[in-house]
Amino acid sequence: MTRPFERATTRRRFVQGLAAGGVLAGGWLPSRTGLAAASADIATLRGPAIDLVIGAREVSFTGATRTATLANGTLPGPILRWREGDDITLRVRNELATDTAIHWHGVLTPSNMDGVPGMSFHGIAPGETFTYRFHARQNGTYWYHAHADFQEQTGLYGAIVIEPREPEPFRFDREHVVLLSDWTDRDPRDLYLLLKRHSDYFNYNQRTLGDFVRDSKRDGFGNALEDRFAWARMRMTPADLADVGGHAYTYLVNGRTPAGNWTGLFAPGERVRLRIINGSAMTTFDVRIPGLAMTVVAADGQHVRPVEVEEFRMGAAEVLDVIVEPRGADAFTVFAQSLDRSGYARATLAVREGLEAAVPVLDPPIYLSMADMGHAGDAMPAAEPSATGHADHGDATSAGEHAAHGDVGATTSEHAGHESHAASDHAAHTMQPQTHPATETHNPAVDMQSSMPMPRLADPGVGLRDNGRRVLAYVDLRSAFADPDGRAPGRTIELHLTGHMDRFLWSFDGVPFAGAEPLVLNYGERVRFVLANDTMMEHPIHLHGMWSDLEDEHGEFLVRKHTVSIPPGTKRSFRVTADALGRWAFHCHLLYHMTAGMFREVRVEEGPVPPAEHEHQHAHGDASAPPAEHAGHEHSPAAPAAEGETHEHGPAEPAPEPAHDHSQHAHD
Ligand SMILES: [Cu+2]
Repeated sequence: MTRPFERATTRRRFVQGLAAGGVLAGGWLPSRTGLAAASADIATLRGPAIDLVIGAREVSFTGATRTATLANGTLPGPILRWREGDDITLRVRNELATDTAIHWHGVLTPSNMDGVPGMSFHGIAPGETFTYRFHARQNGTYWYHAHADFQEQTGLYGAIVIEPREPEPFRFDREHVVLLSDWTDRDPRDLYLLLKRHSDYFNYNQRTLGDFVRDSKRDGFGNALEDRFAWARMRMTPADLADVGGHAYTYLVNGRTPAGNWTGLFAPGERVRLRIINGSAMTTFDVRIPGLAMTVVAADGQHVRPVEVEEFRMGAAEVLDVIVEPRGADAFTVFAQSLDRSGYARATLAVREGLEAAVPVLDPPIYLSMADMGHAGDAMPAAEPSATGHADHGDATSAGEHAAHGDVGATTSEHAGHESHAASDHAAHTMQPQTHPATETHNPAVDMQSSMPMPRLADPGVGLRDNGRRVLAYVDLRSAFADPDGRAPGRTIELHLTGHMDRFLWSFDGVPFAGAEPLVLNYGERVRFVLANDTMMEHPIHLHGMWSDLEDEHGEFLVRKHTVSIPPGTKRSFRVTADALGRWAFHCHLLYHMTAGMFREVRVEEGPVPPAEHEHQHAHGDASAPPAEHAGHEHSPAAPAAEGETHEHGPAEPAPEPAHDHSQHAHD
């Protein structure tokens, strides 16, 4: 296979980019945007009335000139700064030659203001101005991005900061937005087609015969051989952690390449709030600032109980606010390496411009074990103590004797086609092999199933275990407020994240968006979503319009999020209060996975509300955990649809304005 990016010279330039990379001068955008050049300083637009102009401009991050899709001529677009309680008006004018659409990620809006073409509205045609209006009923750090074609990949994204009405439960002297993203010189459409032809095209970490010999020496010939056969059976390589990496991407912080080194200033002794947003299209980042502890104070915009860590993993679209207190040096490096260890984004916190600190070397490439993918019969990853020492959460206990893994086609589901009621079957199924929806069986779009996925909420993640640093795990994230709903879910919807690596097919339950019916929620109901990962990839799953209240394996509320990351081999659950009428997108936030079909419509309709059940107080240590239930699968079309374009959404009618505006409880 020819790999045009393999040459070392271009390799280095791709990873580090140009020091002066950014938007080129002389673009055609109206001068009233006031932008001479460069992504040097991203403007902040304050106040409830904001105009955005979406247009194409030339940029260069690696020496090659390419066309980007930008808001107001910068990459990223301006920081939008509102006040909680304001009525927001955003006039978005489209100066592209094609339709566009902006989604306000994590911001609760009526469904017709959510910015998803075919679901919320028609999209914004060339030359058209669309006015978004909604009430800012929350505070915190969020972001906006294109929800049209591949425009998010070509630069259409930016940060949103909503200032709180009430004082926050922590103090800071200064703040910076740190927006991580991934830039590619390739046309994203070509990149996508390339992935469909050769899904491992960008995967450079494949193991070799030499590795096998080394494994044999270490583990014995038989074990190494067995492992190889297991991999071969699944047609996968142990390094399939990211579809696209540093060979196609230059990673950016606030639009600056690693060589361009975006710098945020501090004065010694200050408490600095960093609003860290993973605004990438396809990248999971592991973030740290060598020499500084980071106190996480908010996750996905919502306050959490402060927890001090040295590193964390962020899936695409996830957001963390941290407080740092830089001291003892004039400069610190913000280092965000991609999960596949092919490159990094880099910035500097410094007492003045022009300083820099040492940049760490990339960690070694990561190889998933069979256990990392939810297959028993191999050493399970150890339950490493998370940042706060919750090593006892038991999600990674030995699965010992259980059968290796279910070959696709051999597993039939006895549980498909009916819904279970959450409270009724809390029998201890913990160590039962996972069942799968019937639509996965004999499905050529599904190449793998996990036999024993676990929540693993205390696991910092593959490649971060035991690295000598305090690494955040989901179990460390605790909302600063109690469960905002309090009701036990009335029912469970279990969905499996499915795919076929070779064909680059991605779906829920083996059924891509084009062939799937909407998931219908009754207005007002509380429902539990269980997501089981039957792939080798980590998928950050985002439900529009409503919060995802992550719970632990005992059904205890952990943290309110808008995007929940589901690593390989895991099964995690969150609760949703269906308090927002209309049509909503529900999808993997990896752009090319979404495009390939890992996407569903969720429809919240007026209808009979199932009787609320009393909250179950599970005793700690109860073996029955919500994600371990044999939840039924919601009805899906029996036949997997042929792969097709997922953006040809059904009816183009805009969703009606919701009749009710039951505010999401503001609990902060
Ligand atoms: Cu995905």
